[in-house]
Amino acid sequence: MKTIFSGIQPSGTLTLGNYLGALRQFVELQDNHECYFCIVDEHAITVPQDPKKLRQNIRSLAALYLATGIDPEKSVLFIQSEVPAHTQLGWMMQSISYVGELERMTQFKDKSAEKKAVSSALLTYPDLMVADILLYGTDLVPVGEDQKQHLELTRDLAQRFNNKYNEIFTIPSASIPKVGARIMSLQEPTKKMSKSDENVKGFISMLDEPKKIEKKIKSAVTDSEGLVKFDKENKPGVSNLLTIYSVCTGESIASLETKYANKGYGDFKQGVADAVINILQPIQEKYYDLLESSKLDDILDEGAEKAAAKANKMLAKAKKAMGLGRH
Ligand code: ATP
Ligand code: LTN
Repeated sequence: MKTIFSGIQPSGTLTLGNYLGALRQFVELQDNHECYFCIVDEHAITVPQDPKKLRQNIRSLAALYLATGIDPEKSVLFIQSEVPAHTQLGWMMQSISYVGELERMTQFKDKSAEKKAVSSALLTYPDLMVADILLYGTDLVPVGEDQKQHLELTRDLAQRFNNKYNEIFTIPSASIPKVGARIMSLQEPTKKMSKSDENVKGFISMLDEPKKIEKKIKSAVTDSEGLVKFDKENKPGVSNLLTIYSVCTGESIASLETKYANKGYGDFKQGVADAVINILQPIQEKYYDLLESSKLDDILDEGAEKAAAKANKMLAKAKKAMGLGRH
């Protein structure tokens, strides 16, 4: 059975982009893979976080994972900072990565642009991500398209370590969905939908109420052509809505184009809104039940225990290969 690992940062409420690009795949994969899903709180502190808010976001993310269908009987769900092997191997990875290659990461460039102060952890963020993945002997990493470059680095560092010390790491591959890997902002459809966007009209939160979802989709930026057609270059807004519609319903983009051939954007946007609400509403109902339950803590305790048992074995091998400690 192949091993899957993926992580999501508790840096705010998840967006429809996180769901369509990542979470949705996780649920499908857990039936026939050994799965580890992580709340990467140590990644979140690479940019400033309010401690109280961070605690709330961690719990909220755990409840969202479960509400979308992550089943603790099938998958291991845990919090990164509760398994110390992650930062330990992350440090070791810093010793084999180069400052130059870290500076070339587009996520680092984007997140450090125009900032007065940038933490050193933001630069070494990928080393920790590499450790997350390699600790579990991961074969496949389901992520959105924006993480492709980090996955390339993971493969490079795994190979570099194996060549330099000992062949202990599996070389993982990214698993990126064919449709929905890059959901765009509703207001600036050439920019990725992001939960940290200052303009809240640009993203749909997984916890937005149906009325709010409808309002945001109706005010999504399109064009003046009035034609429902997929053309990423010339019609980025309409193409983004078509992608969302198609992934939420399973209907192909071609069939949606035919369906709305003689209709205006008003009808089309209503269709998109209904499709999104249909997907998110049942998740929201489960989410609010889970958030209050003590079951959530039991699941996370058990998850940390199972994850640590696996991760510590790989950490011991890596320490031995590098000559750290005595055992
Ligand atoms: P932020 O937007 O706050 O910088 P993020 O949403 O990019 O953070 P994570 O929460 O860690 O970062 O992302 C979790 C997963 O969601 C990753 O696999 C990422 O590739 C995916 N993802 C994020 N945004 C999108 C998007 N707009 N479309 C598709 N997938 C996305
Ligand atoms: N860098 C990712 C989050 C992340 C991750 C991981 C994803 C941290 N560790 C391990 C997959 C596997 C992001 O910003 N979305």
